[in-house]
Amino acid sequence: MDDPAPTRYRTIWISDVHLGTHAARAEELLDFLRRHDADTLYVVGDLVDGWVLRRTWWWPQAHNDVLQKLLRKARKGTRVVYVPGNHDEFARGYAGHAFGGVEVTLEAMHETADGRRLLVVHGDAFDPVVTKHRWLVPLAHGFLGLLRGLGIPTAWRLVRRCLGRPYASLATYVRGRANGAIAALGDFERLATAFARRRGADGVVCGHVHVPAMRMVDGTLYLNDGDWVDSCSALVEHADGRLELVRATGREARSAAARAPAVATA
Ligand SMILES: [Mn+2]
Repeated sequence: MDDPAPTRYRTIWISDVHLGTHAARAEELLDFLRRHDADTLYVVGDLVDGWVLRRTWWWPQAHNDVLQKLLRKARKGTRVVYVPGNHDEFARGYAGHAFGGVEVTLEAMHETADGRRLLVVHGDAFDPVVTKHRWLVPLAHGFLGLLRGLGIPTAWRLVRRCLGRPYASLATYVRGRANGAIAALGDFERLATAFARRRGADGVVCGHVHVPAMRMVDGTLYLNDGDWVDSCSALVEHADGRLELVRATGREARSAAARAPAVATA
């Protein structure tokens, strides 16, 4: 079976894959990486979920394939830049090094083809839950794990489907509600863009909150590439510097909606 030539972008940003958890939509990401290529690929953190892996080791072939695919892209000439997040903070210790052609860095400054400077960071530094209430995270994990053990996510999905609501994992819904979603996201965006301005950037690209976005905040461009747990989204830059949010579509994404529930905090 011959795959059609992949769509080529100047840049692709992906993040929050959470490999090592049942929530990771590895097959969809593989499909996306097969069909899309770029001069530069940024992996903006939470690629692997070290927090969950520490408790339960779960590493299926598809998760291995994602890492192989990234390394293969690096080998074939894509510049792959890995900016670790809070769930893969173990990799932050390797900032400044390169592995198999993959550069590891805590933050990167990307210049678009039309001359805009974009600061690339995971974003947990702008999240008050992570920075000030870290003790909440294991509690939230425990709570969601309990719900999952009870089979509630299955019921949740069925109910949402019956109501004709789009697929959204219980974890994302709970997180959204618990945080007072809109206010918390607003704070996150303002902190992220303010930080980018202090760095002299025109915009910021982050992940972490699992909500794809592209908007101006206080005169600075706020870009979020989303995640590969729920939205299956990426940020791309076209050859002329135009930025676009893309979502995985087609068979892979649809069949995934019927699969494993998500258990992952930002
Ligand atoms: Mn994160």
